Amino acid sequence: RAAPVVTKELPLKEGLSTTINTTAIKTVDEFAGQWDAFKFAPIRESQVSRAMTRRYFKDLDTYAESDIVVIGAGSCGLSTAYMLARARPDLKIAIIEGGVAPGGGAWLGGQLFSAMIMRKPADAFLRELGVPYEEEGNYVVVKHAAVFTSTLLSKVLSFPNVKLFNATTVEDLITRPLPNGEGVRIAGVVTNWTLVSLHHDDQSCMDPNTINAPIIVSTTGHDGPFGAFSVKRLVSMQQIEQLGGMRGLDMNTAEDAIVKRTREVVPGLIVGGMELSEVDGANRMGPTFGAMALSGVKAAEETLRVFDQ
Ligand code: AHZ
Repeated sequence: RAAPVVTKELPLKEGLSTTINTTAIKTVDEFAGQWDAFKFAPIRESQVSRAMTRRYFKDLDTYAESDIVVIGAGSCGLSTAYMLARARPDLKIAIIEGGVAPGGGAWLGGQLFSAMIMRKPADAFLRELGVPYEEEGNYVVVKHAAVFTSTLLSKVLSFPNVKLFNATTVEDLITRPLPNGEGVRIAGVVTNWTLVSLHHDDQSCMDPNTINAPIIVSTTGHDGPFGAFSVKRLVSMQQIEQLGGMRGLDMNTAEDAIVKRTREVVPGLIVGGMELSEVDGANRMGPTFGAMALSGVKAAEETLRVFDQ
């Protein structure tokens, strides 16, 4: 006989009480010496499924119309999202990150070393976050890049008006013709699960999803398998003629240039961080992160200026 179809949550098995000893535990110190009596509060597997999926699908619904989409959750994207969410709790901010682990290249310093260097005056951003650092004169040192990235990430995710969709790739940009007929404005993003995006060459037609937003901030890093996504797409859409291409390493030139050039590149699309180095040909700075933080601060300011116009 076919198994009966379960249409509603089954009650917990009789005899499983929710008032077990360990639910009275309030602090981890109270576990000491009580392991023989230890027991988790009971659960049914479907409760776990529903607790996750209900929230995720509600978020997809809520953020299908976002106020701002940040593409890329590296050091620049996270700094941008932090400043935006702090300034405007009334705005819905979606972050789309292709990787499972947000943070981009900011989990380690140069050549996989631990320390993160920030040149002054970017130490102001560390004080804003409460990230400890050592003073070294013109620059400061965070003992491990992960302290910066994990602190920034946890603060960004704590804002109620921010949703991070990780393991999700921006595959394309939504466009609208400008009223004068010359060019387009960017009006949203086209997304897919990253694992799906990686298989367009060997599976046919796996259509994407969309998010509408009046302003997109692209911070997808310098060119590479995933990098410089939006500006490369602007070239193939003939919205900018060509890319200048990232130039060789010069810390002094590069960091100032990236912050100064952080701007709206085409209507509705602000570009920040190392993706900008590809637009008009800026030097790279290598393992120093002040420009990423301050490009994020400026990208947030530019975004709100355009948003409020
Ligand atoms: O996974 C990417 C990374 O986390 C993500 N990303 C890229 N393309 C994407 C797409 N959809 C969704 N199409 C995408 N996510 O974007 C993030 C970029 O982070 P990053 O750390 O590479 O860029 P950044 O500009 O924030 O920081 C650059 C750090 C560098 S590189 C460098 C040098 O080589 O000189 N110096 C510094 C400080």
